Amino acid sequence: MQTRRLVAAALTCVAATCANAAAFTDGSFESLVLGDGQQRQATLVPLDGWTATGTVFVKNTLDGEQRGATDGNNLVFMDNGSSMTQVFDTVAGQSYHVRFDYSKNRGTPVVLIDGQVAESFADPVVPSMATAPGFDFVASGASTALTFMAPAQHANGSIGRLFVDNVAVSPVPEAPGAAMFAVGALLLGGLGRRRRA
Ligand SMILES: [Ca+2]
Repeated sequence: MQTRRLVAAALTCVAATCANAAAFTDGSFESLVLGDGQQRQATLVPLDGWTATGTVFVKNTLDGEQRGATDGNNLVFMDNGSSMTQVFDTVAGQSYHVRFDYSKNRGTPVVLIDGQVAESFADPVVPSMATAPGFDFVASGASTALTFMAPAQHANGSIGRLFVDNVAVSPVPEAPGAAMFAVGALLLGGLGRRRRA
């Protein structure tokens, strides 16, 4: 009995470790500790889980900036088609919801899942941080790549900039299955009562 319990505990531990190995992490960009108002290029000072391409900064906005972090102290901003990507564990066939806060200059930033556009934001400018509508996706494999990409540089030379903070990825409960289970339980309950009557 004792052995079985230990084995069960060990298996749970292994499963937890596996699940945490590349779980989605640091959606708030807080793994880099910065002083108030400081910023660092994310290609030089990487954030846990994220890979930056091009001109991406992680910035502590406790200096009272208009486009301030909506969770914790830091946000990221990226310019002219630059991007931030995180690859994390998923279960193939499972639905997930992505939520985040953002603001943007002119142009159309996009959010991609495995390189395909999942959400995009055409003009107008979003001058201060706002919660994005977010979106659901169905994982096609054991890992999924989530990418935020800044708008391209505008024709007049002005910077296409995207600010992001407070990113979260969560599994969407399988509502149809749960609903069918509830219906089944109700039917069985009804049968039981009828048999007793
Ligand atoms: Ca943050």
